[in-house]
Amino acid sequence: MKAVYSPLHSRHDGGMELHRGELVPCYEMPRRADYILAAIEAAGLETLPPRPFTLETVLKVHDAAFVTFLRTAFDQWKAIGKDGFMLPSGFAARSMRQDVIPPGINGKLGYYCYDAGTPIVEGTWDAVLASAHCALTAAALVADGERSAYALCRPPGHHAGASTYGGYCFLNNAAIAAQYLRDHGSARVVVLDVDYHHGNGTQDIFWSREDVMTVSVHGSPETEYPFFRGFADERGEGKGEGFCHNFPLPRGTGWDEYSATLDQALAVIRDYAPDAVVISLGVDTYENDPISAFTLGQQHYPLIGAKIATLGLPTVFVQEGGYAVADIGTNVANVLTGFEQ
Ligand code: Q9C
Ligand code: ZN
Repeated sequence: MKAVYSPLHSRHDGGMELHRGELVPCYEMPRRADYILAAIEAAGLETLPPRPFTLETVLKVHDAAFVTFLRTAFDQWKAIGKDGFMLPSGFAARSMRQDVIPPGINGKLGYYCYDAGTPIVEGTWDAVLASAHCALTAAALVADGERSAYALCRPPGHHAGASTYGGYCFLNNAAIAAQYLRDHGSARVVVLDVDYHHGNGTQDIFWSREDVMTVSVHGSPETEYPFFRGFADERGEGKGEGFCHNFPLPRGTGWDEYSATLDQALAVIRDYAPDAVVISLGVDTYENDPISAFTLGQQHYPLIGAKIATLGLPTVFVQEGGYAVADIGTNVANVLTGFEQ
């Protein structure tokens, strides 16, 4: 399997997140990608740089004003004399107006962002765009006939909605890959999200669409981030009704229950009979993950890959979460080699 990687990911660094009442360095750090790169190279994957792309596909899944905000946010921050990292000071929650886009940068942050854990720094846009280009390149490889490809995306993407960001995510790399596949020969695409957290951004983007099904297996939002999405009764709307499937699982879930649930998710995908699948590949389901609470061991990741391979579909793997830095590379490489066997 070919892998797509850009060193520009390291430009997104130095931000702090509000985590359980404390401002701490982001768990989503550049070293994550260094470990993954080392492990996939050791596993024999050939690594390519991303190809150049226009914003065409990005703008099919994201609002144009939102993309402009992401591109220019740090410049606006500097223009008011600030530096370092950007976090919002207030959110457009229930009692607030939803129809006003604040003209100032502090207001805009609260309009587009939905948590205090996703800082923007000077290099964030460069990394975000390179990350999206990694996903697009992997999608292009598969659209051109490869059985599978892996995008080493950093920052991750699955929490980014059409016009919202959070959960360490800015542009939705998996959604962008799925849209690219739709535009290059696949009539139906599934995004299967196996990150520990619900893929709320991907669900938001395809909520009213029947041509891209979203399926997510994750820690229950009753106790886990993003808290307000990812319940089993969320099924899509309008033309998209019935094309969204959520499988929330409790804290402490281990391999037996996880693998049975993944089998159910795969059965839903088989029924839909897609032409291609995008995997939102988080390995924060790992027992030693510092912010998650499933108990999967290293030995289970090849089995996840092998299960995904039973779909027999063209497959684009897109990197999402995983914060047990020392083992993240091994776990990712194990999924990919398990898929290839
Ligand atoms: N510390 C992914 O795995 N933490 N995102 C929120 C702030 C959010 C995880 C609380 C965890 C997001 C891609
Ligand atoms: Zn996650």
